[in-house]
Amino acid sequence: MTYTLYGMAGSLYTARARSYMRTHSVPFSEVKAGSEEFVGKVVPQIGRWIIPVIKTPDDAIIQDGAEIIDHLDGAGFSKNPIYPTDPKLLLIAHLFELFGSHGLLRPAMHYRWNFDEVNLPFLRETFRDVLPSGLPKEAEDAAFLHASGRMRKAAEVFGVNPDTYKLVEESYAQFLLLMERHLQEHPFILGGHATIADYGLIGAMYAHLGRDPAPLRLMQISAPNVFRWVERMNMAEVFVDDSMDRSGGDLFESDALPDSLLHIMRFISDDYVPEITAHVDRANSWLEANPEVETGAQTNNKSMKSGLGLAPFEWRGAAINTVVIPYRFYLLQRLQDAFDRQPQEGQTAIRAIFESTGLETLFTLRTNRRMERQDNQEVWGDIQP
Ligand SMILES: N[C@@H](CCC(=O)N[C@@H](CS)C(=O)NCC(=O)O)C(=O)O
Repeated sequence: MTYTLYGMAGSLYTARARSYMRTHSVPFSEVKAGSEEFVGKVVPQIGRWIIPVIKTPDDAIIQDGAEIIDHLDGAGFSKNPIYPTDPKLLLIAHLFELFGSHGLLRPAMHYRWNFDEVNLPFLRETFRDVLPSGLPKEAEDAAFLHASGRMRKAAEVFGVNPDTYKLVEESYAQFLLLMERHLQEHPFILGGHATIADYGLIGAMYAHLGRDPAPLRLMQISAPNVFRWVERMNMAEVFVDDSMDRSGGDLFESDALPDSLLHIMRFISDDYVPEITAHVDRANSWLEANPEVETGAQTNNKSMKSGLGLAPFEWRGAAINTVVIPYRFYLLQRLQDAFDRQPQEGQTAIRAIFESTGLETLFTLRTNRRMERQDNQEVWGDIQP
């Protein structure tokens, strides 16, 4: 009954799946993505090189962190409910899933690729996970240069450039401070156990910001409780600390949410809503210009090039352009679908919390066509009502 996780120690999205697998004691082996097994057998089945991927004990292949977690949750591995049953908490969990997987790309890329003096020897080693085994030294160096060159370009299309370095650092310092204040009192984002909120955030917070030497040091020095949470998110043991609120495992009461959580939500509104708004606008202009796109057509989702181009927006007073990634719309839709499923009065109560933190636009901000996943790829769906 063992699973295989194909990934990379330094990969943001692998960290999300791995964290679930570790914290819920899923038996698995991790096989590096540079392996012949992955490149030769798995990639052809998915149709693109992308991680994470799991192979189940009955040889099914699943790509995508959210789908991997849902599959394992459905198989009964979750020790606690990772989707809160309280509708308000559920919607907040989806918010963190969306922001966590795409709202922290600027600090994740900046602190990885703009601190070569401290990070480079470590990155060179860690990137061996995506290289074939047994390469001669020279070929390995060339392959690292190629792979890291692509990632440095990705940092740029996520909005990291010399004009924004300072803003990225300020924004991340603010985020770390808010997370530190929250995690000083509560073990996880929504209280006593991890939910999809935590799994969304852990990708960037572990793989880059809690593992690469420069940002790891920053986290340990300026936000020790965030570092402790990163550790908790990678361990199978039950965490007990009776000095913390709800360390027995219960989630918050949704009518008494701690201010520290609402402050992080307000941060997400300021930092991320302008970006996702610009991306939805850009996708809708693209859809208007490309009306012939058929339902089921693949979006060519890539980290750096999606075919939807760059979206311009103002971020912290700077004009930036970032690449539009279709997968974000899929996560945004998960939040909206969860909202749409609630009865009217439930929606009113949820809306009140999102309005008080400047996030209500997320319920109406929709691409004109749905974003679906089929055969491990993002594809355009039907026109949204
Ligand atoms: N939706 C995906 C996103 C996966 C993703 O973008 N993974 C990155 C690595 S962290 C990747 O494989 N990118 C492909 C590339 O760089 O070509 C998930 O969460 O599984």
